[in-house]
Amino acid sequence: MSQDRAQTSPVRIDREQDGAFVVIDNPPVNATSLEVRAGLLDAVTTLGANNEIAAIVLIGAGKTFIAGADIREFGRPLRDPQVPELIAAIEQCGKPVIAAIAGPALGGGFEIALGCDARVATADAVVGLPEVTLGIIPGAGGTQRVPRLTGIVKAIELIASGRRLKAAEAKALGLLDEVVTGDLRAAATRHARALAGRKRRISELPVPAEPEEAIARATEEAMKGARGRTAVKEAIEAVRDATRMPFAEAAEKERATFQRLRQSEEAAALRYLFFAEREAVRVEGIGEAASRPIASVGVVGAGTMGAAIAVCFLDASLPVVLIERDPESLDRGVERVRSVYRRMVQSGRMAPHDMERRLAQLTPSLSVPALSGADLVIEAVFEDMGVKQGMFRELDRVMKQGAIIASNTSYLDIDVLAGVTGRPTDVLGLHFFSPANVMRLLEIVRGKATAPDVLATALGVARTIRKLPVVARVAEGFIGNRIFFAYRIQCELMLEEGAYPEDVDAAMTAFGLAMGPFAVNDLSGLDISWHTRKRLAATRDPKARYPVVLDRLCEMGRYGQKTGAGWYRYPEGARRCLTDPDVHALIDKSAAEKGIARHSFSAEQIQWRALATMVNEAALLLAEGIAARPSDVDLVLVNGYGFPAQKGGPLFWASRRPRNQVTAALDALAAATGHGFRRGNVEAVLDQVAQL
Ligand code: 3H9
Repeated sequence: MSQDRAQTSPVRIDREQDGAFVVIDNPPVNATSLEVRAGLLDAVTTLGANNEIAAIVLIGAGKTFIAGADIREFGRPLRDPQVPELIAAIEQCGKPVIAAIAGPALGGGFEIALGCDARVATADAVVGLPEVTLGIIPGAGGTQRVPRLTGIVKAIELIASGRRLKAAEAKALGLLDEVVTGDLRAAATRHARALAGRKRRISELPVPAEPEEAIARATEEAMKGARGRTAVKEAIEAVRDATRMPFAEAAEKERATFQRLRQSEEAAALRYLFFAEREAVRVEGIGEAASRPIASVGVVGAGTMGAAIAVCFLDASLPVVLIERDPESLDRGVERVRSVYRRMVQSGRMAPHDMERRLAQLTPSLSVPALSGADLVIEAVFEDMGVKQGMFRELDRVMKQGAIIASNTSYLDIDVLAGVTGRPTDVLGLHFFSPANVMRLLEIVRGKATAPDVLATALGVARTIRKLPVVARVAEGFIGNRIFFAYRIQCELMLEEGAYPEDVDAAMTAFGLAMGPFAVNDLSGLDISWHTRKRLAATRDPKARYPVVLDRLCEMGRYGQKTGAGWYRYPEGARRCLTDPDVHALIDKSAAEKGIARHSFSAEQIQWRALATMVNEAALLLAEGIAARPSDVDLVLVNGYGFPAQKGGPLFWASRRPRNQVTAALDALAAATGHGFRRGNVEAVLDQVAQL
C-alpha cells in the first residue's frame, strides 16, 4: 500500500509474526464505502503476494465488523472496485483469509465474511442479509453461499425475511465456524494456524439436497408477508437459482438483479425510511440534556391499551405497577397481560420460564399511591379530558419529585393536562398504537413546558422498549390522527359524491394500504369517531361540508364489528366485511338530501383524492411546527397507519410523482371540498423530501 493511501485509507494492516490483521476502520459502522473496498482489495492483494505472510485476518475496528454497503451510495452509479471483485480476490488469494467478527456483520459485510475461508466471532456478533428490508437482494454472492451452508429451505427463510441472527444460532446453522468468549484476535490466529494454509471456499461446496416440497413450503411461507414487495420474490428466486445453475452464473444473475432493484422506487423509499428513522431522534432543543434514570414504571388503566403498554415494559425487563379502580377490571387487565405471554408460549416463541420471569415483574394494584416509587407513569384511562385531568391531579400528588407523568391520549391537549399538575415540565404524551406491544411507532408529544431532559428520557425509553419514536407538538390528533382524520372525512365526502365504502377500501388496499379507511373504522369502532366529532362540533365551521352518514350509523347503534354492523355487515361475528345495501341506501339518501348528483369514481381518482388529502394535511401541520420534518410524517403513516413502506410514506410517494399531477390533484381536492378548505404549501414540502 502506498504511503499516501495508507494515511487516508480507512483500512490498515497490523502485522503479527507470520499473520496480518486487515483492520476496517470506517466509523460509525464500517460500511463498505468506495475507500473501504479499495483499501481491502489493496490489502488482500498485497498480503496475498507477500511470502512472509501465512494467513490474513479481516477485523473491524470498534464495535462493528462491517454493517454492509454504504447505503448512501445506492442512488448513484456504484464505483469500482465493488464487493464481488474484493470477494473474488479473497477467494483467489493463495492463503487462508479469516473473518474475525465482533458486533454486526450485515449485508455486504456478511457476504465478505462468507467469501473468507473461515468465520470466527464473538458472542455479541450479529450476522444476516437484511437487503430485502432495503428493497434489494444481496449483491455479492450471499444468495449463493448461504444455501451452500444452511440448505435452500433455511436460506429462503433467512434471506427473504432479512432476519438478523445472534452468533449462537449462526454457529448452529454453520454460518459461523467458531464462537469465542476470549480475545478475538488470538482466536482468529489460532483458527488460521489450524487451517495450515488450506483454502475453504464456500463457492466450491455443493448445495445440500432437500425435498422439493419443503422448498415450495418455505417459498410459500416467505411470500406471506411480501405483498407488494418485489425484493422478497426476487430474493427467493435468487436463492433457488443455487440449485438451478452453476455458482458463477447464479452469482452474476444475482448481481444483475441487485443492480436493477437498487434503482427501483421501492429501494429508494426504503432507504429514505432507513435514514428517516435515524433522523427522527435528532430533536431540536434537547441539546446535551441527560436522560433521567428509569428503573420502574407505572401504568394507569389496565384496558386493552394499558395492558399492552405494560407488556412493552415487562419485555424490556422493567418492573411495572399496573393500576385499576376495581378488582374486576384489575383482574381482567392482568389476564390480558398473561394472555399475551400465554399465546407466545403456546406458539413456541417464548419459554414458559420467561413468561413467569416477566409476570413476576408485574405488580397489580388498586391504589394510585402504589406509584409513589415509579420513575415514569403512563396514564391510559378513558379518553376524556375530565377523567384524565382528575387522574393527573392524583398522580401529581403521589408521585415522587423528578418522576415523569405521561399520557397515552391519542387526541387530547397535553398542555391542558400538564396545567393541572404542579410540574408541567415533567409531563408529556406517549402515544402508543394498538396493539401497543406489537406496533413499533411511538408518538412522543412535547408540551409547551416539557423539559429537554424529559424529552431525552422519553427517546431513551423508546429505545429501551424497542419502539420507533417520532416527536410531535401538541395539536388535535398530533401527527398521525390529525392526518388520518382529514383523510377519513375526505373519504366520507367521496361517499356522498358517488363512491361506496367498498370502492374506497378496495382502491386504498390496491394502492398498498393494509386496510381501507372504512374497514379500519369498523374495526376500531365508529363510536370513537362519533365521540370526537361531538367534542369538536362546537368549533366546526357551520358552512364547511360535513358528511353525516357516520353519525346516522352511530345513531342506529351500528358501531362497527363489535355490534355486527357499521359501514359493513358482520353477521354472527364474521370478521369479513360484507357489503350492506342499507348503507348504500343511507349514502344515496344523504347525497340526495344535500342535492349532490352522484357520479362514479375510478380507483385512481379515489387514490389521488385520498393521498392528496394526506399530503395537504401534512404540509399544514409541518407549517404549524407540529411535525419537525417531512420524513417524520412519513414514518408515522408507515409505522402506525399501514401505509406501504415500499412507497415511503405519502410525502415521499408524492415527491416522486410529476409535480403538475400533484398540483392538479390538490386543485381538484380544493374544488371538491369547497368552503373552508385550507391548502398547505405542498410543493415547498415536497422539495424538502430527501432523495437518496
Ligand atoms: C448491502 O450491504 C447490500 C450488499 O449486498 C450489496 C453488495 C455489496 N450505510 O443504526 P445506527 C449510519 S445493503 C450508511 O443509529 P446502531 C446511520 O445512518 C446494507 N450509513 O446505529 C447512523 O448515522 P448517523 C445492509 C449507515 O448502533 C450511524 O450509521 N446492511 C449504514 O443502532 C449509526 O447507525 C444493513 O442494512 C449503512 N449501511 O445500529 C445494516 N448503517 O449517526 C444497516 C448505519 O449519521 N445498519 N449507518 O445517523 C444497521 O442495521 C445499524 O445501523 C447497525 C448499528 C446495526 C449496524
